[in-house]
Amino acid sequence: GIIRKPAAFISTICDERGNELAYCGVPISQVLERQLGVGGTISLLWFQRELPEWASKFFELVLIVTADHGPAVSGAHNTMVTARAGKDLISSVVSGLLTIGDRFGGALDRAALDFCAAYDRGQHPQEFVNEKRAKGELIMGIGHRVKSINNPDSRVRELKAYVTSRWPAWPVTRYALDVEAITTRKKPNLILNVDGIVAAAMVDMFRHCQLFTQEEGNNYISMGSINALFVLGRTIGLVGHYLDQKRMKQPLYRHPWDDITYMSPLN
Ligand code: Q5B
Repeated sequence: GIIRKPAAFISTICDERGNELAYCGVPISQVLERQLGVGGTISLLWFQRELPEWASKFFELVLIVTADHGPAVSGAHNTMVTARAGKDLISSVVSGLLTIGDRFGGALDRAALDFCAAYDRGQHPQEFVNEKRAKGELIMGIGHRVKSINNPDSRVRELKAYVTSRWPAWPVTRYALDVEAITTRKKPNLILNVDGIVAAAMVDMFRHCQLFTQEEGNNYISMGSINALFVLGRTIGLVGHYLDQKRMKQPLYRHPWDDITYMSPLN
């Protein structure tokens, strides 16, 4: 008989072999005709299912509000410096993306895990804050370098308004907001930041759209799918910063000496 060679790869999200490209079984013409949009495309390619319109529109909202936050942040800075060193688009964008981590734009997954674990064990938000402080750990999704209760982050306001009006239930988002009420009493900039609100909302989406088991939702969080939203959104801005520097033919960047303290251990 015919002995089939075992396949080197298994792929379950996209099939380009037939007459028409299909995303998770949905022909591309259907994706377009039914106006599933970028959010629907993310639903199919990342989560292998058609999520409700409120969820896919949320993905698009996140992409819009995280697309950029000015030239001063770590990612944009790296991209601009790299572009000005004469590098190409991919190198410049990747150099910006590589700054995404716990402190900058990459706190979403851990914020999701921490908020939902604390909520699930019925821990009072004050106890959660105390426990983090006792362990000397920062609360992921809380705090911002320039935004505060006196200078609110309009992105967070928009996301919060969307979630609280469209989600069937949002207990983890409520929990995160209760944590914020406590942390902002300590310092006005310890707000629920853009990473934190997206993270909490995504946990509530996984749990209340009725299309994921709790285990599936938890697996998607552990795999990094919530950080992926920030990564995808911010890539739009990083491309913008790269093109901006190239368009203006900006010269090689060299940091000024007067902004560096030189300290030799031998003097
Ligand atoms: N403290 C974000 O810190 C920042 C605390 C805290 C308890 C906290 C910090 C932080 C957790 C990670 C997180 C995402 C580094 C941020 C983003 C995208 C962005 C960026 C943009 C964009 C800011 C001063 C005092 C200390 C600390 C205490 C600070 N954070 N306590 N839990 N989370 N957050 N990252 O202001 O007693 O004085 O020693 O790591 O969620 O990245 O626009 O910039 O779109 O691009 O520099 O929005 O909050 O303050 O670290 O000097 O701390 O506050 O323990 O207390 P700061 P620090 P004490 S959104």
